[in-house]
Amino acid sequence: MSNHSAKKIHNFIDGHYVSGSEGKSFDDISPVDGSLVAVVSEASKSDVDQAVTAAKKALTGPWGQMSVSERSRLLHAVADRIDERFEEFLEAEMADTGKPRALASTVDIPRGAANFRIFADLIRNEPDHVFQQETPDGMGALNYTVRKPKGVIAVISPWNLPMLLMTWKVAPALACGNTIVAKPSEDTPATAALLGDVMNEVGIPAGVFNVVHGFGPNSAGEFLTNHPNVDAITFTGETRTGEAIMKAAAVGVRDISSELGGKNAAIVFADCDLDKAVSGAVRSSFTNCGQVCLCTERVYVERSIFDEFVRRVVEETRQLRIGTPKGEGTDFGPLVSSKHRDKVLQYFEIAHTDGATIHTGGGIPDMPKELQGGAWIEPTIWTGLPETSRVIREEIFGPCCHIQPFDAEDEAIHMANDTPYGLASVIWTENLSRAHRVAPLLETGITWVNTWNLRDLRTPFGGSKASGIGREGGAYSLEFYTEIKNICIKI
Ligand code: NAD
Ligand code: 6OD
Repeated sequence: MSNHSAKKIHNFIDGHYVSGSEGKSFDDISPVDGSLVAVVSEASKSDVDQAVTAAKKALTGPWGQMSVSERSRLLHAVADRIDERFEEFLEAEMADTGKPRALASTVDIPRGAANFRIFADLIRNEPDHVFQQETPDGMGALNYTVRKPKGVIAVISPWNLPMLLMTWKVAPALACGNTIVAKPSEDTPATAALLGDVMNEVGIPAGVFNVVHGFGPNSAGEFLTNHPNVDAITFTGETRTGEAIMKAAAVGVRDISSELGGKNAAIVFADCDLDKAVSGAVRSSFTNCGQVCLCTERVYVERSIFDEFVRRVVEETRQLRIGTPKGEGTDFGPLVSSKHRDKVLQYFEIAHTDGATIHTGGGIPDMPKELQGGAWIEPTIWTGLPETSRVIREEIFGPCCHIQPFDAEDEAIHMANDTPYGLASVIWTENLSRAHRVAPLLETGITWVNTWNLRDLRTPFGGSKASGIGREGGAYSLEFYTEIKNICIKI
């Protein structure tokens, strides 16, 4: 396909699709075969300024006067429209990410709609607080809280779950009455762009939701986070990017919520249900080609079941069917880009140099000629690395895990916690007392027991240590996206 006839993805500013004012664009490349998916208009500094200005203006227009129930109704309409245009969102997400249809159609796109529904309902039921105060004159005072939108929110999201993670922030921010400028990942711009059209269709006022496309440094990401009229920033992505964005947020003392990287561990005790632990470990390491921030790249297994566990996990991993998003029975797609694959392959190399035993995978699979331009990689399992290896210390964000034996509970807890990150952890055990004892000791925002990635959207979600600041989800999101004001009335 020549650039001339390629699909175009434009910025969405003040209710209109617009190309970049400096005429710059970049290519959206298929991770399946390296072909051109679309040409994307890159937002200039002036385009980002226009988007922020439109968002600021929209705060005081009809959106600002709207009742909570009307806002809630509109967000339900967004969810319904995503359902009606499900196939378009699905096609866009598969084209950008290469993820299997079975995954995108059951997780990514339905969660996009669900994110709008849950916050549309929550905002209608969020209570304010009242404090009766005693005063020296005996008459007392009444204090009560009111929630106000924070203002213009910058939503910066990554490429691994583009629709899910963008709407996870856009939905509560809108529910609280804010306006938005979203900057999706340069690798996966399509679903964010499509969402603009949905906003127009259901009658969200112009300027309330804006999308700018581009990169991070010296591009749309940085222009947005540095913009003085952005009131708060919500970010999901790498820890190093989170640090840069925190610096930008410090100017003007803007609030920030950040969901960052992880190096998640699973601990498998000998008293687990082995069938469930084996399948759970395969799922938690290889879902979305290992590109979920919650995936486990370190698995610690009690020594008495170590050999059997490794044998069975390897067996099950070899059953994964590598293929195109629409391929028959595909459950394992390519990585998001060749650039990301290069990074992951460097870690494969380090594992080799550091003396890992490779039980399965370790390289690039044989693919048909027409797919060889894609970012294909093999699901990979190692044992035998020292805990000091960079493969154990650093986030790889690919389809790989290292399995390490342990002898005692406290040793496993120590190894699981011995990381700068603190996003998620998993325990496999049938011993209830052990589960209750170990789970609180793991230094992560969430610990799953005998499951992985089971989500209740009302619960607090976020990381500790280098995995992030703040919690989103349910009422915790409403907390971030509102400014709580106290009104004190002397009686
Ligand atoms: P990334 O940090 O490279 O990019 C994320 C977004 O930030 C992109 O839109 C990018 O363009 C933008 N960006 C980059 N530099 C910027 C800057 N200086 N200023 C403003 N914006 C900038 O992350 P990624 O590679 O897209 O995603 C993978 C990473 O995200 C992994 O580390 C993964 O663990 C993490 N992640 C975390 C969570 C979580 O909930 N904790 C969820 C998903 C992904
Ligand atoms: O499920 C969620 O709400 C969530 N934020 C998931 C993050 C996954 C990271 O890749």
